Amino acid sequence: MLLDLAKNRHSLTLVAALLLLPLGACGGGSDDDHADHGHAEGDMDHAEEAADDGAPRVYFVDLENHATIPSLINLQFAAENFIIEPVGDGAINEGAGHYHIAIDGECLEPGIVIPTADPWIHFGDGSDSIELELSPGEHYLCLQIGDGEHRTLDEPGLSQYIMVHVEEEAAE
Ligand SMILES: [Cu+2]
Repeated sequence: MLLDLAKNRHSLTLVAALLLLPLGACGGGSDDDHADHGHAEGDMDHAEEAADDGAPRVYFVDLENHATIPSLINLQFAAENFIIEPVGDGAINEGAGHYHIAIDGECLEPGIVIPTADPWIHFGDGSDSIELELSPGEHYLCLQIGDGEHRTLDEPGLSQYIMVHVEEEAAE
């Protein structure tokens, strides 16, 4: 598990470094490009203590894959080993981001900017729940993290894809 964590962090660091490149170009000067050595990550992340396995993870609260749910539902999301933050002015903070859901859409590959269009809903204010009304039948829900630029991250735990069965409304 510790090895996995190290690998994940390494790729996160690389992704962050790549994403920052265009921004850095505005300043004219370039910082030392030591990031690809990989040994710098230890001193940068010292504040983060690894509890249990330490892998970042997001999930729907109290909602299992293939669950049967009512038409009106309050979906809640939770995160472990990951910081949920509101979108700032496009700043990308490593280990932080905000929730998105796709209703009847699939989760996206890493490195893709999540569209601000159907089937996606952004929770750019840092919130972690939504009241939904779903039609009866099967629906597919993707919960996925995007960073400060709404870009998906290269961490398998930072998305969850489930199917739910929505009950017929009981007629009054
Ligand atoms: Cu977003």
